[in-house]
Amino acid sequence: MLQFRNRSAVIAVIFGALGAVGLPGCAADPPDGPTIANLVDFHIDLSSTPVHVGSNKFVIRDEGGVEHELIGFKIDGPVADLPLTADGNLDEEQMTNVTDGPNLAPGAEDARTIELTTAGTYLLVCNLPGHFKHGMYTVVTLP
Ligand SMILES: [Cu+2]
Repeated sequence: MLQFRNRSAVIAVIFGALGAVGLPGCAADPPDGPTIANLVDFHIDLSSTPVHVGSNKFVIRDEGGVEHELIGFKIDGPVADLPLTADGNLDEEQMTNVTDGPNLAPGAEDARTIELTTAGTYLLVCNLPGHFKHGMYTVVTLP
């Protein structure tokens, strides 16, 4: 999972740097293409389309062999400190949800817009029983 977090951080840094130099009419505009979120057993791969503050189009695909979901939360600390249920799943009732959607069967797809209204750290996760424990999440930090 470190690999994905690092990639997200690199994307955030690059996007932040582009914004800082102020490329005219380019970096300030949100990308048109959707972010592709591939759900596999048991991790989440995001395409290189930068996730940004504002409206983010997502296409979510279950590329795994079992049912998955993609939900998101704004988080304020390390993943290791997130509240858990007795079964070791995320305790969603104690968290700030930013997106929810259907459970997807293998091969199924969902498209939705995810509003990320502020800078900060977001957790995109599959919280079907046991999947978070297996590492099925990714962290995106927006400058
Ligand atoms: Cu899952």
